[in-house]
Amino acid sequence: MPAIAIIGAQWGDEGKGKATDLLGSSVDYVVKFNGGNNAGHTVVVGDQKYALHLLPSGILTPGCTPVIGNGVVVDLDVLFEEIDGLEARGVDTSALVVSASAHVIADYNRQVDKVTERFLGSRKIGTTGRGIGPTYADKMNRIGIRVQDLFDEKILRQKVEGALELKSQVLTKIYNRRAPEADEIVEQLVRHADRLRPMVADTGLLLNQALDRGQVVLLEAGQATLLDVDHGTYPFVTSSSATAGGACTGSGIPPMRLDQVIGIVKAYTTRVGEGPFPTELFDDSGEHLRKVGAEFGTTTGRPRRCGWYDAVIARYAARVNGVTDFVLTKLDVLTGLEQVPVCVAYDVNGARHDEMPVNQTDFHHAVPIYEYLPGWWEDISHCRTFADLPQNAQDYVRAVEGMSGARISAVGVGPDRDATVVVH
Ligand code: 2SA
Ligand code: GDP
Ligand code: MG
Repeated sequence: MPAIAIIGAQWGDEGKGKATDLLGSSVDYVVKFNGGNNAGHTVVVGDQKYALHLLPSGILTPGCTPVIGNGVVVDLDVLFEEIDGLEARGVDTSALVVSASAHVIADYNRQVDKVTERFLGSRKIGTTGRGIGPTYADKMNRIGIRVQDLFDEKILRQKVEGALELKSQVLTKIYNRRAPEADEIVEQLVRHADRLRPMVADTGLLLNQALDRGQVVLLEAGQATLLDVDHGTYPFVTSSSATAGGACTGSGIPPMRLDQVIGIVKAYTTRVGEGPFPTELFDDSGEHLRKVGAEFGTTTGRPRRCGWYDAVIARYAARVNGVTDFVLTKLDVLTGLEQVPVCVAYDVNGARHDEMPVNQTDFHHAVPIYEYLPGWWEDISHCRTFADLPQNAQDYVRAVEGMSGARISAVGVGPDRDATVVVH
């Protein structure tokens, strides 16, 4: 029975949280498989709005087991703050399961993240400052601290001391900052151990057994394809695997068990942080999209950079992830435009590129080649079937589908759970 991955097809904030929440009632497990509290998923349920960072969006669905997979980096302070915040609003979080192999974000990594960005100046990445990159770097350097280490204080201390041998050098010698003592870090981590212990499990085993029983597992990405450490616009990326491959490594579900890959793609494009963005708008149209689309970071509140739909990126995401279905979100935001430009290819120094340029430098210089599609004025937020959409909106969806490398199965027409048009 199915394992379904939901991934972001652009630079994030496509509406993955809403899509996950929408499917939640028909799935048994929702797994966050990458990233940490850099993510921000806004889910609107009736008159309630939830901003989730570390917890999987499935936490809002009664009967669905939310799982933090091994590929996630966990800030324990944030984990319990988020749990307490939801519990205070009447959301039952007691089913949450956390992988014993997920890494934890130690305070020195938050410090290194922030100070590195300051140090880089104009070359900064524009990170969320949550310690994500340095924690993944520790994982790869084999000096990371894992959830299971919290339950053996002797081992934990050894690991923290080992990590600090390196971190202290970085913080004091390079950045001229005070390095924390091992005792401080150990204390900050172990104080969560008792509360965490009952939630911890071998989540890979749990999920594979669920699939064996015929249950449905939804794998929910944080960030997106163009922010993936391998497939994104490196170095302007996050430090995890946000693509369908990452759904497997970050959860322990093997590739052949993935049945469906749903790519979430916005009807236009946004990006937060630094890095190339060919269709970015610097004029009133960009301001219009930001305003109408409420494009501000869910985690940091930063204004998102806005631009037109980029079909080159969508095709790339379809290929990298093996997208079986796209959900085209925020179509309502495009209402009221005379014409809607869609980028179909790039011009790089006079040469046409129908695919992502192989060199990052070329991508920085890519100039969009636009096709202009006729707009619509009718309010579409109450549409619930494809036929309800005005003809030009239908044509926009069909045109974008034809360019993007996979079928569009649903269209978002508003933030609410039910503001969705099912196409296929
Ligand atoms: P990091 O902190 O190391 O992951 O930052 C590296 C890059 O990844 C980008 N990034 C994001 N882009 C879009 N949305 C994200 N989540 C929040 C949201 C962001 C926010 O949902 O709005 O509130 O600002 C997210 N998380 C990381 C980041 O901008 C860097 O370019
Ligand atoms: P995620 O990181 O991919 O989960 O996306 P975010 O939650 O960061 O940003 C998406 C925003 O768009 C949220 O505020 C959603 O409530 C909102 N949203 C999702 N789908 C739609 C839609 O179809 N129309 C409109 N207007 N808003 C939407
Ligand atoms: Mg987001």
